[in-house]
Amino acid sequence: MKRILLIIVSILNLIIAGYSQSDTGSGPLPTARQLNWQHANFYLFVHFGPNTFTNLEWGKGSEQEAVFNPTALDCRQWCRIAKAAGAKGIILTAKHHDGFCLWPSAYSLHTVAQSSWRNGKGDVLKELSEACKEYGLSFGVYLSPWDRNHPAYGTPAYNDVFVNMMKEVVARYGPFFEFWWDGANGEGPNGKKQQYDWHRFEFTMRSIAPETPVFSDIGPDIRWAGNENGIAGTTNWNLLDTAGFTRGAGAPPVDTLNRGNMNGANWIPAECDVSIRPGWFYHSEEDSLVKTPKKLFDIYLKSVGRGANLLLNVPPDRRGLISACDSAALMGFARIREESFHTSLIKKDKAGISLGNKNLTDLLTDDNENSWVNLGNDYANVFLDIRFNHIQLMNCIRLEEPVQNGQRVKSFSIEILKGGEFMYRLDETTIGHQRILTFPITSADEIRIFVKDSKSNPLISEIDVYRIDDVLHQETLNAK
Ligand code: FUL
Repeated sequence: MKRILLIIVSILNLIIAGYSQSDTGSGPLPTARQLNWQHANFYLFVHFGPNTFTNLEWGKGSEQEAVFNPTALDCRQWCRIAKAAGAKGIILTAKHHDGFCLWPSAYSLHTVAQSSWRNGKGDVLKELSEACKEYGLSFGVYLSPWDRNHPAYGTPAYNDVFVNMMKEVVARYGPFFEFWWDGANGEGPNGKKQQYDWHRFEFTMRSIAPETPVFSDIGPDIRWAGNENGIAGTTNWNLLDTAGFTRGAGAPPVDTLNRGNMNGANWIPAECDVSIRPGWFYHSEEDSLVKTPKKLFDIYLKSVGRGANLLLNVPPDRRGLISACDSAALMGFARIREESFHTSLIKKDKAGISLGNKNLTDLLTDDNENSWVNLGNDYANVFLDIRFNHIQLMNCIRLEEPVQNGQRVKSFSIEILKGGEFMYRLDETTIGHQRILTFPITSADEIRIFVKDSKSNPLISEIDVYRIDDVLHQETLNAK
């Protein structure tokens, strides 16, 4: 009896969720590892090391260990700020190109243990991993294979060193929510470049940390968005063809990384990395050049709002603290997001969303990516209709595709109406994990969403409508 009831409920669910036509599927799907990561949306990058003290961006590797000497390092301060900014985690440059290890590695003599900081007893990775746990943040590391200090760099023995370092940090400070491989490959102290054994590096990560998604220009799990401005393509496929490409100089063209490949063979979503300052490391002369909250919001709309994740770099100063100007910008950024996305006008107005004569309001506004509407294979002849009870002033729409079923929508349009009269129209391409669109403030009581082309039955899991500060929308338009 219980089973029969369950079957009836499932059938009802299918009917409510739109059409029950067979679903043709749509190629590569994300792994659980990638889906978890995608939910993080926005997190901080922390560039910290000898460069912070020498005022360089790329250390030479010959710096004395003694230069690394933060006077008041406090990873809990980083975490408090990250948490208040709404970031979900922190990725630390455990080792940048200069080779200096922020943990006392057994595989290098150029580490915190050789510095005078805390008499060589300090360990930034330990401190940050503990602070992240305390504040409920995820922790990740950036490990540069390029090493301008290590004596073995440029010889096969260095691949062992890099593998051992990966094993060491995973065992001591993991689990990580992301592992970041920089593709840079320059000369080491002996003037030689390294032949990186990527195959072995990848195999190592999969064996020691199968749950950890790995970033590099071309994945395997997360790809670079092709620029360091934090901006994903307006068309952004989570798919990428990697055959024939390598990391670093042999990566696909930046445009391809920015947009992905519509029919790509692998699910490798984009991450947008950008610094809150001109440089990746802290330089006091850049204090006046910290990005404004509005600029950060604009970047958010062009990264997270285009289905990518945002990795925002906030580098600590020589004290080992995030400076007041960076922190103030982050708080302003958090406030704008909170004010903009606090309440969807659909909920506020108790508006209804329908497809033909089916009421889908609950399914599309429950903030649950596991309940979605299937627009069926006749999608080109139907539309999702949002009807408001009262005329609303609006300038922002957010849509979600339940990407656990693949990314499908190739093009869609949105029409905004008042009293049946056409007011404004948007024509766009991909949706993906989420798409946030802004437009000039419009007074309206109806929105129609048409999917024009899709790889297979289009699925939509969430729709929100907002009125954000109009000045913010204008800035977004101006800064295309
Ligand atoms: C690049 C590096 O060369 C920069 O210094 C920075 O770490 C950036 C995030 O990645 O490849």
